[in-house]
Formats: sequence, structure tokens, C-alpha cells
Amino acid sequence: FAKYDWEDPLDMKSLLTEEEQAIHETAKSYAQDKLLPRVVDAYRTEDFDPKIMEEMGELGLLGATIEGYGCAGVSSVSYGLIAREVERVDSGYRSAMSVQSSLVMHPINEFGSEEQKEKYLPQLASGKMIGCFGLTEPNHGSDPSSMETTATKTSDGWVLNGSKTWISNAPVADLFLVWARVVENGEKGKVKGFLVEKGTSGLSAPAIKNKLALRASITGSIFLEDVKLPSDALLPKTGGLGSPFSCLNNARYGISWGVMGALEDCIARARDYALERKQFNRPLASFQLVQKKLADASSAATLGLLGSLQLGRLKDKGTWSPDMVSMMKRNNCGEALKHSRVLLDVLGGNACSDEYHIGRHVANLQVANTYEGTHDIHALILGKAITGLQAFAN
Ligand code: TGC
Ligand code: FAD
Repeated sequence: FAKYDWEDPLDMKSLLTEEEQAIHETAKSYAQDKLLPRVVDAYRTEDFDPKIMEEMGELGLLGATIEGYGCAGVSSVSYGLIAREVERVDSGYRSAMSVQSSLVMHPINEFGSEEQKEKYLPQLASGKMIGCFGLTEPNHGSDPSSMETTATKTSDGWVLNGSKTWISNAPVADLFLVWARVVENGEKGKVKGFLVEKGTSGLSAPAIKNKLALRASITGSIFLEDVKLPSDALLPKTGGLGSPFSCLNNARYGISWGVMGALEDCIARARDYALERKQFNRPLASFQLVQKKLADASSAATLGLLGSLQLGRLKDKGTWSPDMVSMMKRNNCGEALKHSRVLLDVLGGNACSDEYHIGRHVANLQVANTYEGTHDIHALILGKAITGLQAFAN
């Protein structure tokens, strides 16, 4: 028999290429050496250091799957491994990274003109420019098709009006990808994407303070009051809700890996604590109920990672579908939240201390289970894929 490795029970490492293993190591060393020492303080103070984006940029971790424009051009699996290692430290840091990569750089690469790609992608890849993605509105979260933000066509460009809420990176963003419904000659048309640069008159992005989770990442609103844009602010190949949803496919895929990293951290920390701490003259780790918690969580993390790995392979082969992404985003976020919450019990009263980290992961994972489509919305997407019947709309 092979020796059982509790950190990689089904030998997932053997399924990775040498390049993927090297990228995994780079991301892991960076996250453990540079992000972990900052996270407790950043979470206490709700202080996101924008230099983190430059550090990630230097290592090629931003927009990593894009070919050219200063990007690394690696596999979807490598992108997943980066998300796993960054979120092993904190979901907020992964959020900042994945918004930049999947929700800003990907749509510019997919829907932008050559000029837009050359202007923005290298700067975003270096982390010197930070982007955000504005889809959710105060009155429309799960149902973005009802969005109220408009982009009215004028003789020489566009005028944007509306508001967005709960937008990751917005208060520190240099570039805002805003989704708006186009109005031409008084007629409402399709949803399209617009690139709005910081400093444009009528644009503001105040921070949403006092969050109960994701405190190491910065979140804000976006207000657009008669924001005048030139014609070339439009992402020309966008048209219809399929455009923002196709960005979400990539980000949701990355989250499916990331949350497994957060759960792996909870397992490692609960295991260490249970081996160290004694009650009734025995280590907590020797009690059957504690062992069951670790066995359940470890099984969920191992199976979730293998599911995401297979999805990544299908993505790279071009034989994937958005419904598969919904399955892995939903499953892994739900499992990570459920098991991290149970592992928190192993800490007893120390669960209350942020120095023990698991409580922070639990709070973050509640958000991961909500953003990019809630757990229940993904159930309905899967329900439609299974039955052919749509449950969420008229
Ligand atoms: P529906 O009628 O189903 O579709 C409209 C059009 O979109 C196409 N489509 C997709 N295309 C690509 N990928 C997908 N996943 C797609 N899903 C749908 C579809 O084919 C159709 O195209 P066409 O050409 O026929 O017009 O649209 P619906 O309005 O009924 O959608 C329903 C639903 C529930 C699936 C959708 O609205 C949904 O996914 N809601 C969840 C909203 C959401 O995920 N928001 C995320 C905001 S961003 C965020 O949270 C970032 S957090 C990041 C971080 O910090 O890490
Ligand atoms: P609602 O849509 O009001 O849903 C509330 C509840 O009702 C949920 O449980 C939902 O599952 C349920 N529900 C809704 N419709 C149905 C239905 N048809 N059937 C059954 N149940 C239903 N958005 C962005 O655009 N960009 C970002 O960068 C971004 N970052 C975020 C960062 C943070 C920290 C947070 C908290 C959110 C972020 N979001 C972002 C917003 C996020 O995507 C939304 O919160 C999410 O899509 C849910 O929308 P909502 O909050 O309006 O909830």
C-alpha cells in the first residue's frame, strides 16, 4: 500500500503537470510568506493593502490564463491552484485576485478591442492598475436581468446613470467594468459592458464599512451620475446578459478551488490544535467525535478538489459547460462552509479568538456561498439542467 498522506489523501499531486506543480509552489510560498503574516491585522482593521496586487502581478498570478499582454498563459488548473493557495490564507485576498483576473481582465481579453487590450491588460497584469466588476445593484442581485443602470447613446458617446452595490475592489479601483442596459433613441436594448476610469466626472465608489466577513478585501458601492463616456469606453463585443455571465463562469470556477483551500486550512489548524490540546488527560485528537469531524471535512475537501481538477481539465479541452461550473461552485462552497463551521467546535472557547483563524474562514465562507450566485440559485441552474424546466423566472 501507499502511505496515507492526510494532506493529499488521493494523491492529487500526481495528476498535475510539472508546470502546474511549480505554479502551485510559487503561489503557496507567496501566500504563506507574504499574505499570512498580514491577515489578522488586515481583518481587524478592514485595511486592504493595494500593494498586494503588485506583488501578485510580479509573480504572474493576475490574469494568469490569458496569452500575451504580459500575462502568463497558464492552464485553468494552474489558475485554480493559485486560487486555492491564496484562499488558504483568506477568501478576501482570493476575491481581490479573482475579480482582477476573471471579472476584469478576462472580459477585456474576450470582449475588448485590440486598443483596449493593449491599453489595459499589461497594467492590470502588473497589478499597478486595479479593476472591479459592477453587476449587482441595490434592488437586483440574483436577478441582474432587471438591472436599472442605463447607458444612453449620445451623438459622441454614452451617458451612464445608476448604482451598483457590494462591489469587490471598487474603492481602490482604477478601472470600473460597469454593466448597463443600453438606451438608444429612447428604446431599451441589451446589457453591455463599459470601461470607466477612476476620476471620470460623476463616478464615485465609497467603501462599505463594518462588514462581518471578507474584511481583508475592500468592498464598495458604485454611483454613476450622468457619467459621460467616449464611444470607445464600450466593450464592443459585449451584448446581452450572456456577456457578464460568461465572466462569472471563470470566477465561479476559481472560487470552487479557492474555498477548498480555506477548508484545507481549517482541517490543518483543527488537527494541530486537537493533537496539542488535552482534556481528560488525552489529546482531543484521540476522541472519536473529534476524529469524525476531521474525517468528514477531509473527505469533502479531497473530493471537492478532484471535482474542480476534472472541471479544469474539461475547461482546458473546451468540453465544459456553465452547469458543470454551477455544480462545483455550489458543492464546494456549501461543503467548505458546513465543515469549517463544524471544525470551529474543535477549538472550544478559543474559537472566539481571531488568532486561531478558523472563525475568520467560517465568516468568509458564508459570503463565498452567496456571491457569484447563491447556493440556492446554483441549485436552480442545476435543476434546470437536469429537468429542462426553469424554476427562477416567469
Ligand atoms: P437566462 O435567460 O438564463 O440567460 C440570459 C442569457 O445569458 C446566457 N447565459 C449564460 N452565458 C454564459 N454563461 C452562463 N453561465 C450563462 N447563463 C446564462 C443565456 O444563454 C442567455 O443568452 P441569450 O443569448 O439566450 O440571451 O438569464 P436569467 O436572467 O433567467 O438568469 C438567471 C440566473 C439566475 C441563472 C442568473 O441571473 C444568475 O446567474 N444569477 C446570479 C447572479 C450572480 O451570480 N451575480 C454575481 C455578481 S458578481 C460577484 O458576485 C462577484 S464577487 C467576486 C469576488 O469578490 O470574488
Ligand atoms: P438576493 O438576490 O436578494 O437573494 C436573497 C436570498 O433569496 C438568497 O438566499 C437567494 O438564494 C434567494 N433567492 C433569490 N431569488 C430566488 C429564487 N428565484 N428562488 C429561490 N431563492 C431565491 N457583485 C458584483 O457585481 N461584483 C462584485 O465584485 C461583488 N462582490 C461582492 C462582495 C461581497 C463581500 C458581497 C457580500 C457581495 C458581492 N457581490 C458582488 C454581490 C453578490 O453577487 C450578491 O450579493 C449575490 O449575487 C446575491 O444577490 P443579493 O445579495 O441581492 O441577494
